[in-house]
Amino acid sequence: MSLSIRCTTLLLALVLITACGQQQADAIRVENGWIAEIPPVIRVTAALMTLHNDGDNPKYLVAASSPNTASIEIHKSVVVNDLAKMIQQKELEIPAKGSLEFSNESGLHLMLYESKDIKAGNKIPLTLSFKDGSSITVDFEVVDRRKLL
Ligand SMILES: [Cu+2]
Repeated sequence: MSLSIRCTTLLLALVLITACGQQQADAIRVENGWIAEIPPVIRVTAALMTLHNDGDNPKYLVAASSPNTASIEIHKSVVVNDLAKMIQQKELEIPAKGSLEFSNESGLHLMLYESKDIKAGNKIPLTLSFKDGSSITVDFEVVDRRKLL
């Protein structure tokens, strides 16, 4: 390979990296991501999923967003003095070669505010952002919650 071709290849690679801007969280897989259907008058709902980390380093989920919601918070449901509460989580570890479950059992969920088009069958893109600056965007399917219980 001549030097000029190698330089062109390197330049192209740099341009592609710059164009992408944000690094893709390759090691992360989202399994069974879904959002609970809500009637149009209610604008708040929750999303559940299992996050898998196939990488050799722990990953830390720090934020989530979607064009279909005004904001998303990471919550954990807990019971304090017989009262159910939701506590916002700043950072959640997905262990290396491990997984983290957002489920009724763990109490972890994504809270979606001011949501739109949350109708059963719709696919809603959610972007999950990690502490290392990487992110991943996955379609979550809206599901009628009653069918799951
Ligand atoms: Cu919540």
